[in-house]
Amino acid sequence: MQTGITLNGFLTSKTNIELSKVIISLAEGCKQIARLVSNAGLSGVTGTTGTTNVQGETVQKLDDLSNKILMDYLRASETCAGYLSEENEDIVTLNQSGKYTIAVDPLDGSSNIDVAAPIGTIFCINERLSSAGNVTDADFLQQGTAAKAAGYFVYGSSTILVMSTGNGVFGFTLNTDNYEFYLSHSDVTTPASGKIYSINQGNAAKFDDKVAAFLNYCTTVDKETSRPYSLRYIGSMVGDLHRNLLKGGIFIYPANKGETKGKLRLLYECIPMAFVIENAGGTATNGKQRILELQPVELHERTAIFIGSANMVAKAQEFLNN
Ligand code: P6P
Repeated sequence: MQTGITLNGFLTSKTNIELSKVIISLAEGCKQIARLVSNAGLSGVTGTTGTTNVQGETVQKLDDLSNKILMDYLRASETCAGYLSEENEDIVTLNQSGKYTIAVDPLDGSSNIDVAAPIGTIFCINERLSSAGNVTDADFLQQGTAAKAAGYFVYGSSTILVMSTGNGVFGFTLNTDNYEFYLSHSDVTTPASGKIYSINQGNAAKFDDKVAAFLNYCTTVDKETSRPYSLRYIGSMVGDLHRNLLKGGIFIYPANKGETKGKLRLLYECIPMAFVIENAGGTATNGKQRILELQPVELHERTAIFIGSANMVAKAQEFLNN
């Protein structure tokens, strides 16, 4: 079994000790989530809690468990001051003397748990703006350009941490023999063009004409530009974006007649994914502005997103600007 550079070894050379402690604590929590996900069908953690979260979405048992696990592990880091989660209405102070805050989607795509499709944990880490004591909303409402680290854990055929601290994108695969993360993808770059587009085509009746025109472009036969593209969409942002990061492609969740601001959350889904994609040479916009330059106003605000291969996002932008 391949070993090599461990996550801890990599972080020691790439980040400061306080940030390393946050990322390592997060990774330890995600190892527990990986264990629960891989045995979900046997350990009675599939299905729902019977409650809905602040988003009004049905909470899966593993959503709730994952959220609690991450808060416990990040509290133990001592350097993570505060926690924002899709599963909590308000921010939580973990360590009053901590230096960093973290925004997480503890288990993105969790409706896929029962069907064993890829799901994931998405995170974005910022330096707190307040000096000490309880964290404030302002500590989290920062533009993505200020992020100190961001990425995701994908729980799929293997468990992989993909992250950036602002200088390139690196992937670490979980060795299930010793439960250590090892560097497996060094300096990941996403292809400038691809042949995949990812969108919930079922919402077509709700898209505006400009989005519809781009989708028509994607499905028009044109051998020179490798069209028609292939539609690949599994309803799990982490699964769809991890595939597109490596193979090239564009992922779109537009604003539409049903979701006028889009569906995906800015702070703990779109900003971290945009941070990774941009550090891999791709681009991410809300159809008008760079995702990383949007100024967050509310903790759980949503945004439209067009993200992936630079040439494909640029082509989509041409249709949106028409
Ligand atoms: P829809 C999962 O609920 C999620 O937040 C993302 O992981 C995924 O990309 C999207 O929503 C799927 O939404 O409306 O297509 O089912």
